Amino acid sequence: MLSKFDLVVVNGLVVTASDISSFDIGIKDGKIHTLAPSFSSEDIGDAQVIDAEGAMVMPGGIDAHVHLCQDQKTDIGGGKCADNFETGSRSAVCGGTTTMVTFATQTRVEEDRSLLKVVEAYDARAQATGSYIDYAFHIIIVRDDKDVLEEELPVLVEKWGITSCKVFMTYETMRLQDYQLLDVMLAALKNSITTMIHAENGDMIEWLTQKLESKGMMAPYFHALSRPPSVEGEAANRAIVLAELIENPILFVHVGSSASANVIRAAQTRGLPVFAETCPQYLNLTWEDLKRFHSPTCFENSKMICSPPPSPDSSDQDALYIGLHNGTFTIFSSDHCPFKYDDPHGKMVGILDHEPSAATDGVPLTELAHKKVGRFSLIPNGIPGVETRLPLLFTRGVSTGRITPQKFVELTATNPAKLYGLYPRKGAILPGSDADLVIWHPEGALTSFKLTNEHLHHNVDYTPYEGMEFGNWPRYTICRGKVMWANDVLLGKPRDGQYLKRGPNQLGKGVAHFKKDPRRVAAWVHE
Ligand code: DUC
Ligand code: ZN
Ligand code: ZN
Repeated sequence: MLSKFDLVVVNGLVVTASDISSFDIGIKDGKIHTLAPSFSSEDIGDAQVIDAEGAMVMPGGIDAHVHLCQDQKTDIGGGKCADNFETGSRSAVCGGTTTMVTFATQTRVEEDRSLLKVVEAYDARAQATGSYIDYAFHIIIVRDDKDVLEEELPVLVEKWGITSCKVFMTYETMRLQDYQLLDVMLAALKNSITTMIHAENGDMIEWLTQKLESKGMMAPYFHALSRPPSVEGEAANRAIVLAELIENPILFVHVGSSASANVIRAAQTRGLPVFAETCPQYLNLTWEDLKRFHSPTCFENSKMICSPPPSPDSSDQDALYIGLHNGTFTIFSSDHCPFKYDDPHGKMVGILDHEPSAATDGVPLTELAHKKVGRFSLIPNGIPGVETRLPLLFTRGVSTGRITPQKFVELTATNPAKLYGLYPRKGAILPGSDADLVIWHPEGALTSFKLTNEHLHHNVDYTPYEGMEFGNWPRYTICRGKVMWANDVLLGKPRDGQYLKRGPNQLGKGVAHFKKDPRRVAAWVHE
């Protein structure tokens, strides 16, 4: 019998950011068509059927912080991004993510002055391989050329639907000074662009790095010591003060410490449009993990280097969990920033650039690295995690009762969609929304297992979560009505994903702009 649906998901416990209830879902032409307590056999007819067997059915994950095709050029060295759009999105979909937002990056070289050209070149890289899942771009801005900001930001919004920019307060080759941050924030506000901030105090990091290196403290672990929580807390506080002048929305990316979470919460309490993101590495790794491999000084610990570093200890992790629970954190993203370990353009840069003579022909790199310490300041910053983001938070957050399933959906799908102008097309299970779903295993049906890198689908030769116990994993991932991942089998294709133009931030402008004081900077500076 002909069905009015292409696909139905039956016997599911449908979880949204607000509710949990038993519904069957009918999907037609890639969209959610009908939610009903129970479909009859006539409703189902010849449609494809997925029986959720009582498991949770959620909006597909939106990972709003993913680095793909983005080589890293830091102050001294750099690294080659291990994932392109094909491999990164493949990994994402196998972990329940159906939409990702990646970064087109301006640099200080003259040919990257034009943001439009940067985006066009980045788009070509995405198109070269295609993506399994839908994707959009943020733009990273590392200079404050007035003409570019004035002329090109409106085009980025209109033509490309890019409504968020990222700025850095650290890295000599990328950071903006305070007056430049103000320039970008004001230009962003005028174009309804949300400013994402990498908040670390670059001067403190440089000073601490020099001090550590002068004492021979160069092993990967010392990367964390070069970035104690006050580095992040100070920068977050300063960025809030700058943003408060202008009253523009800001989002702190990859918040890793309670020092930063506390100043963010205080600003939110004052009604400012301040949003925040944290990531799996800050809930699941600590500074101790930077000593995990072999010996405290072993170079292999470079596998754990990211910026900001993992949380100092479990008390910071507890504080971050509270921040997830109480709304300090708006979104939970992976900050998937993949570098291979056993690769001359990956983490090994921290050995090879430090001791160029070590690069002897024919000697395998891991052998070169054996018993070496390397130099943390040269190691590419970043770890992979696009595939493990949802399963980690589900296992350690939802299954333990630390966060509710609704909060999980809010943080991983609904809020990213609202913050980055994709709602309700994405991040919702509503008639008319894209049929992007993640379906978990029924409670207790999956025997918990220890993760190994072989489980994963990225192009990286390690995972920081090797050996961790997982109690659940996405059983099905559906993108715009197509079953992409089912029972550990990848069914999608690298050209299934589409580019998404986004609208403005839908999470509001805060309440500060209702203040009437004419002496406020925002009362005259926006003209
Ligand atoms: N910032 C990121 O967002 N990712 C990795 C490294 C960095 O500095
Ligand atoms: Zn960053
Ligand atoms: Zn990042």
